[in-house]
Amino acid sequence: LAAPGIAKPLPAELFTVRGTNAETAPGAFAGTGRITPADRFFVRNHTSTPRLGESEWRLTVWGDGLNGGPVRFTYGQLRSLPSVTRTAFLECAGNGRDYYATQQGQSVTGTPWTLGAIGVARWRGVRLADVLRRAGIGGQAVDVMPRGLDDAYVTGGVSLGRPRRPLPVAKAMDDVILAYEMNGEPLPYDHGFPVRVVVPSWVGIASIKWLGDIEVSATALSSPWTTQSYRMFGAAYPPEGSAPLTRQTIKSMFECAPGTLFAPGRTHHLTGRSWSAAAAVRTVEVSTDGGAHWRRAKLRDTPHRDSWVRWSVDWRPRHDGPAVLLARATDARGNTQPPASVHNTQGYLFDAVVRHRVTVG
Ligand code: MTE
Ligand code: MO
Repeated sequence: LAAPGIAKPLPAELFTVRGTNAETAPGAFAGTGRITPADRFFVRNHTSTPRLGESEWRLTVWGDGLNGGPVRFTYGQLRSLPSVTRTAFLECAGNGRDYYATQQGQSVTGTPWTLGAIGVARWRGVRLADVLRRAGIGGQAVDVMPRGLDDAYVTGGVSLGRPRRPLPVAKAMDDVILAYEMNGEPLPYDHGFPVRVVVPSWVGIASIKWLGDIEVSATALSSPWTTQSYRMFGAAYPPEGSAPLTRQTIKSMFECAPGTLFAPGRTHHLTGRSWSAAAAVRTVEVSTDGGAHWRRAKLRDTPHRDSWVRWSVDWRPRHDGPAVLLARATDARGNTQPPASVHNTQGYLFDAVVRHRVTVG
C-alpha cells in the first residue's frame, strides 16, 4: 500500500498541517455552511492514510460475544442493508489542546491543535446494531471493538498494533453508524474509505477509520487507546487516570482568524460557532473587551446536539489597539464554558473560553 501520509490536497489557506495530521485553518470555516465540506475537513491519522479498494474489502465480526463463528461482510453486502443518514460532528479529543499551553501556561503532550480539529458532516451508512444482530451478537456481549486496517502505530519504538478502541455494547447498539458516505459522496480516503465507524458525540478516536474487523467480547476489552491515552492523567486525577474518555465537551470559536484587523468606528459583523456534545447549545454570550462586558449573540441556526450553531454579533470598535474577543456557550443542560480548563497531561477536552486576539486599527 502506498503511504502518502494524507491523500487529499492540503492548501495552506485551508489547513495547518503537522505531520500526518491537518487541522482546518483558523478562518477556513468562515466560507462554509453548517456542514463542513470534505475537502476542508480535518485529518487525524496515527500513521498514514491507506488507499484501500472496495472490492477487496471485507468486514469480519468475531469473538466470544457472538453466538457462532466469525461473520464476513463484503462492501456490496453492507451497502445492501437498510441505510441511515445522520448529521454528526466529529471532533478530536485534543481539539483546543494548544490553549492549555498558550492560554493557561501548562505543559501538555500531543498535537497542538487550536480549534480546527472538528467538522460536521452528513454520514450515510448502516447501523452498527444491524450488523451486530446479523452477526449473531448474544446476551453475553459486553464490549465491541472496531479496528482499523491502517498500519500499526509505533510510538517510542513500541508497536501498539492497529488503531482500535472498545465501545460498551449499550453504545454500540444505540446510535453508532458504519458509514460509507460523507456529505453525499463516497468517503474520501483520508476519512476512512471504504467504511468507517461514526460514534456521535464521542471523542474522535472512537470513530475508527478504514474499518477491518470488529471484536465482540463477553468480557471487558481495552486497548492502548483507552489505557495509555484518551483518559485524563494529572494532579486532578487518580494515578491510573480517569475512566476512558467518552463524550466530547462544549466549545466556541470565532470565524475570523486571530490577528484579523478591524477598522475603528465601523460596524463589523462577527460570526462564530458553538457546539456541545451533551445537549443543544442554548445561548452564546460574546465579549469584545476581554470579558468586562457580555452580550447575547444572535443564533443563526436551530440548535441541535449533533451539530454546531452558527451565531453573530455586531461590533463597533472605537479605539485603535489590540482587542480580545471571547465567546461562551451554554447548552440546554446548563453546561457552560469555564474561564479555565482543568489541566490533564495529554491536553484533552479543553472547554474554557478562548481569548481570541485581534487588532483594531
Ligand atoms: N481510525 C484509524 N483506523 N486510525 C486512526 O489513526 N484516528 C482517530 C479516528 N479514527 C484514527 C482513526 C482520531 S484520533 C480522530 S480525531 C478521528 O479518526 C479523525 O477523523 P478524520 O481524520 O476523518 O477527521
Ligand atoms: Mo483524535
